[in-house]
Amino acid sequence: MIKFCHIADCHLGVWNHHPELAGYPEKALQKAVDACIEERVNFVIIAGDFLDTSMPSIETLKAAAVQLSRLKNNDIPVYVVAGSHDYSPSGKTMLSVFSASGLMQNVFKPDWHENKLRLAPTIDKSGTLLIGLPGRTASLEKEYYDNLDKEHLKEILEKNNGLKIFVMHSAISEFKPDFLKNMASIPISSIPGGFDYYANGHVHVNKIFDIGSGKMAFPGPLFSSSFKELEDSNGSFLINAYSVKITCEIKNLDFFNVKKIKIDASDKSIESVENEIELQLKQENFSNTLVLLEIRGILKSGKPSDLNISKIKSLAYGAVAFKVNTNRLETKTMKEIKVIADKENIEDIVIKEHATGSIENEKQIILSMMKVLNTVKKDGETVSAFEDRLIKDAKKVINL
Ligand SMILES: [Mn+2]
Repeated sequence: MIKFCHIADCHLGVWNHHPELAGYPEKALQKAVDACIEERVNFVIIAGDFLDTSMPSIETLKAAAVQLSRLKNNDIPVYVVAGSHDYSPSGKTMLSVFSASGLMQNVFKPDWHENKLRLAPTIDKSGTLLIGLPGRTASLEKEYYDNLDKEHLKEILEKNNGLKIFVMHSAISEFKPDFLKNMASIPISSIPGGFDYYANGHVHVNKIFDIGSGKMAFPGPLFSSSFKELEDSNGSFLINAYSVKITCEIKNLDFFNVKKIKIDASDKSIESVENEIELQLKQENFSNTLVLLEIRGILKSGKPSDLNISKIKSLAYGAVAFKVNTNRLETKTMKEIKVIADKENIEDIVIKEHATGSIENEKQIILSMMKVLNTVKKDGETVSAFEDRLIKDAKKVINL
């Protein structure tokens, strides 16, 4: 029997800006590695988005290296493909550093023959064959799938009698959950056949599908990477076993409970909203709980910034973390910005509605400034050089 662990979307570093949750993705990785060692898996697959950014902090890299080393010391190989988050805009990824140091192996081994993409296999010592394709921003990997040399791939698969795994990081059109229906995706017809298991990621939902005679699994994020995801789960990964067929076991992480509280502020004053929150929070015990407080509606008087957030937060005593969401809290005087379906012209429409002077002139300045503010730090550019460049460009726009 072959046992393997399938992880995806670790997003190490994603919570670094949020002190209370900062260490959890790394803790989740540690838990998964614990399980891999305990269950003596043959190998581990990480199906993309191991890191949250292409330039993670030293602490994040160190935590990742510690866990990968534990696997290496236990003779458990780690097979990866990169996800959209692992790449810098110029296509570089920190995963290459881990690969070069022997802590993981990239199973995306491209070999272009004219316009056809051939993929070389990686054979694990269990006899398992692994072939991978990475994910790119906005499903740019589609061209990989469209140009795959399927005949060549078929020959490789026919030569191997063991377990065959395809490692990928792409949403599948037919398998997308409803709330992601606008996410770029690859149709099933583009996915190469003949594999027993498709180790997928990218879609942050835990789900397993039948595909051909095999299975395609999405393990969900190892640790949820947003408050929205945390409402459903702390995180999860899969431990799978194969003898004649694959059986999947979902391992759910349970660091803490999540409690969502909704307050309807419609037609209420700030004071009465605060009183209502206080009353509700006082009744609860928040130990080992993440509290997500959502205040929404149109206030009778006052504005969202009048809310005493620090006082409210102090009421959730003992909570792991406390998140107050006022995105849907409005005042009567706030100008309503209509949701415009046409994304292409959304800037034009909003500028036209809110510009005060000569529209053409203001529009040019605003659009140029938006372009400047969209600038991305170049690989190797220092923060101060990047800031200097940004300020210089911004000054040009407003003729300073
Ligand atoms: Mn992801």
